[in-house]
Amino acid sequence: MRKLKLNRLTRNTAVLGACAVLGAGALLAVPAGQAEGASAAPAAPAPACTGDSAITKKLPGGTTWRMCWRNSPIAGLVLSHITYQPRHESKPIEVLGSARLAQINVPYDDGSAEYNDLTYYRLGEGALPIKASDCPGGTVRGFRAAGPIEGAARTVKGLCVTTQPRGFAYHGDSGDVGENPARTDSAQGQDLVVYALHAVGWYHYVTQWNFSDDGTITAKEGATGNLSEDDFNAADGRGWPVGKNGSAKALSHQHSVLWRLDFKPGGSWKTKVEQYDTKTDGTNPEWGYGRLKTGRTQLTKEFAGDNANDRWWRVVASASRNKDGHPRSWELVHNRSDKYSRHAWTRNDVYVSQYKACEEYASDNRRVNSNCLPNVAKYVNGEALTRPVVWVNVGFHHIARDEDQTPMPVHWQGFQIVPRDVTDMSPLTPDRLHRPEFNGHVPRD
Ligand SMILES: [Cu+2]
Repeated sequence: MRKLKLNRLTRNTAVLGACAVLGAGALLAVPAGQAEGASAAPAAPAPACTGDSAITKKLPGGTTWRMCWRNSPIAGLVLSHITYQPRHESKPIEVLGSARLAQINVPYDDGSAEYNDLTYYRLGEGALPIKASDCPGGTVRGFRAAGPIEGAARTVKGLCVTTQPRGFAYHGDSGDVGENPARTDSAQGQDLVVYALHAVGWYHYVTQWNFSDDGTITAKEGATGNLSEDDFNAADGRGWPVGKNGSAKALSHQHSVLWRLDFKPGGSWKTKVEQYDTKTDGTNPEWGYGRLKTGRTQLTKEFAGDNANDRWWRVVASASRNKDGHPRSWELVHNRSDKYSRHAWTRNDVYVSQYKACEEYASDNRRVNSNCLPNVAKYVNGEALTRPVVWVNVGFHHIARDEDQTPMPVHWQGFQIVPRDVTDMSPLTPDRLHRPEFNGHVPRD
């Protein structure tokens, strides 16, 4: 037990040592022009990335995704200039100016430790190589990274760019919409998948983004590796017995993963954020069934929001419409989450703040930006939203199982961004059905 504690101290000392040695230099490891916020300056021309920094993929359904990527010493995988071009669009549609992790916070249930894996452990410096066999059908790209922690700069072949099947894209009978003779249409969907691997202590994190042929973006963080050796000391009833007769007890802990999304829909940073809630609305007097009504709330000021039954949010473009004349928007699909309620910056599911360059991390921000506010709960302080930045918090309370050894099976947490009125019809609609007579009305005989 004592050795375990010492190991934890050793780990911490190593990190503190690195910080002391690198000091301000460590912060300069992110060139000023490449700091996460800097690329988001409204006046900056779109810096096109080229060569290995660019990802372009046309999926079998005809959708092309384009983006730039890099490995940040702190944030790990950073994607920027993300555009979506489905088959019937003549130009790429910008979606996100930048998308990346904003923090991984890991507090232990006995209050003995709490880690900020981005700002303190410098996630990006823990980049791990990815074997070709772990990037099936794709290519592994290299990048320069310092570390881990105290190590010298090295080249890591650590970004996988590949495609994966996602199952049914659709299945339908065209007779329903009046095509004669009717046909059965079906297709299997595909994703462009981009991921990197980073180690923090004994944990290995998979930072993954899926870009689907239907315009959906899925962000997910996987945690694998091994339960930290410090974990096997939960004698105080704040863990779960693992191993023979439960002699070792794995200490329970929380993984709060926060992402930072800087939307640039249709090429403009100016966006609106809306919240929708569906509520019961009495009974239909004629038929006797229950009625529901959906209401919209325009979020004009910075806010921290929580999931609720029948609630969702969307980011709406200010000056970009689809061919039906509807403003383009992207809906946040936030799935189940265990929030860590002890921190104001992990207590809510979604935070929306007015853009500020120095507001880079969801917590522990002052380690990187000493003259800025410390965390996302403080960023949300009542300012008007003209240039919103969306912070998504997804928590997972990890109560270990026997099956978590060894290596620990990946546990995932994440969310999705789903297009709403970005195109006039499904981007995957077969060409013969992509016609005015099948858009917006169904012929009746
Ligand atoms: Cu865990």
